[in-house]
Amino acid sequence: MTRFKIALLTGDGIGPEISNSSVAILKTLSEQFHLRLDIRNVEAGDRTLKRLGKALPQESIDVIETSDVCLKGPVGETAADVIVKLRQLLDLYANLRPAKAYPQVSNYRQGIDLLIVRENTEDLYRGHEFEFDGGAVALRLITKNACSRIAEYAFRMARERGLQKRVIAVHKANVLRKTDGLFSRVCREVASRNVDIDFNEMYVDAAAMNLIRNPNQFDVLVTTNLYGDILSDEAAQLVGGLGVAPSANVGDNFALFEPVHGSAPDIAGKGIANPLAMLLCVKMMMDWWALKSADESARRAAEALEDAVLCTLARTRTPDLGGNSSTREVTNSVIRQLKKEPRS
Ligand code: GGG
Repeated sequence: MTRFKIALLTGDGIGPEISNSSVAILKTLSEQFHLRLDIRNVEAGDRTLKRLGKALPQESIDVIETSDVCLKGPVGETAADVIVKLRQLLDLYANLRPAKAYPQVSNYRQGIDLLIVRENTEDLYRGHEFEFDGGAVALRLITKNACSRIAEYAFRMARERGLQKRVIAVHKANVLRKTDGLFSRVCREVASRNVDIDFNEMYVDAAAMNLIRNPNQFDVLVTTNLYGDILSDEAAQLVGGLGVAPSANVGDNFALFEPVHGSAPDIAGKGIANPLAMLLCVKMMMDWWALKSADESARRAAEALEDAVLCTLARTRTPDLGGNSSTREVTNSVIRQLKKEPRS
């Protein structure tokens, strides 16, 4: 069995607490499924900036680049210097943000199972911002190549998910004629090569409304960087909130997994942060590794972890989900579920 090298970036605020929870779960998974996991700690974020003068030191980049995957907690005000930079540096061009309704979550909207495929390397998040006397300007970069590969990715996802087999391209091409116009044209071209998948387009304002009005019409949404960031928070709220929203940043050979939520400094250190979004990232990471290395144990570990999270949600919840359990209690419940049945 191959060794799976995981760079663990714990981050700021609640990051260390939910990362501890993830490490405990990874240890349990490695025992239960005989996985060979090698966890390497790396530092980045606000605290690192304060300590070393750099939010993302070169030593951290080196460890990440020599690992198979990165599992990342949230960072605070240095997101642009850490996650946005890592996405560009490692060419993690597809940001996958699923929103799935689990009946075990009390405030969910029934039946939702959608995936936002967000272009992850361009748009306003490229960070080309300039100040001038009396104002500021930001450049929005959209290229044909990036539109094409993210659209192809979205169609592949719609096919692999095998649900509604529908892709909706979300943009605002009626106003942003050059940038979103290009995105729309390229998505249409890609759609013409993927005729087994239903294709439609929707303006981003309409998409924001329709997510509330009729979320079940959505299967895969493909969109540009900024719209994807905003719509994915909205979609997460429909299925219980950011506490259960995982994400993957995927390139051709590397992936980084992180909860969608931020560092939540208001509850940091109180022991009540919801670890489940990060644990669902561990599940996505195991699925990705299983596919990449044809490792059946990793696939079964991913499946068992999702089951354990669902069992836990039914009875043990942190305050963001209306419960009164602590991070540790939720983590211990997931561990108990994982250990319930002996596995080979
Ligand atoms: N809205 C949740 C949140 O704060 N997420 C962290 C964040 O801003 N990440 C930057 C990104 O995903 O582009």
